[in-house]
Amino acid sequence: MLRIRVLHGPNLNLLGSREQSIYGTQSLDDLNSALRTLAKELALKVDLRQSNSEGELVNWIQEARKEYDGIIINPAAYTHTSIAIRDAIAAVGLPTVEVHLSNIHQREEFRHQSYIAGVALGLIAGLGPTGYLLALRGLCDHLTAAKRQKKTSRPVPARRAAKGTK
Ligand code: CA2
Repeated sequence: MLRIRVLHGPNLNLLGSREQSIYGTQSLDDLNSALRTLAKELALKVDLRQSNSEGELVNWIQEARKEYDGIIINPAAYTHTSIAIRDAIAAVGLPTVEVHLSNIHQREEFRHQSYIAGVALGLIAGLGPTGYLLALRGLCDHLTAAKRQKKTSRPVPARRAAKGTK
């Protein structure tokens, strides 16, 4: 079973309560239950976490290396400031999808830069909560294909290879 860690950055705990014209009406709980439902359908294990602290997000990324196959992250405002989160993602080397509810390129200039995009497998922005569901499907497809490829490109054991040559 593939295991995916989903990380929500600062202030995303406020989803649905304020700034609905930008971030929509769904709460973080609603979003997480939609992710859990899809994970069940795709037979994935998901771990869902939110933090307002950069250090905590870095710790969760580092820890994911041992127990997870991939990461989905909305780093929120840390997208535009955090070299620490970028370095953690690069260090663990897990396929990571960056998600934003809003289209960051349509907004203020300071939101156009992402420190995370350069180390991410992919990036989804502007599709609201649907973006997270697409990220889950996309990461699942990517990890499944990578697993299949690893299986088929496994070297033939020495004894079998030797027999084959006789
Ligand atoms: O569009 C996104 O998902 C963002 O990552 C959201 C961040 C913002 O700093 C990024 O530029 C784009 C902000 C998250 C704050 O979420 C709130 C939700 C409800 C009410 C207030 C803030």
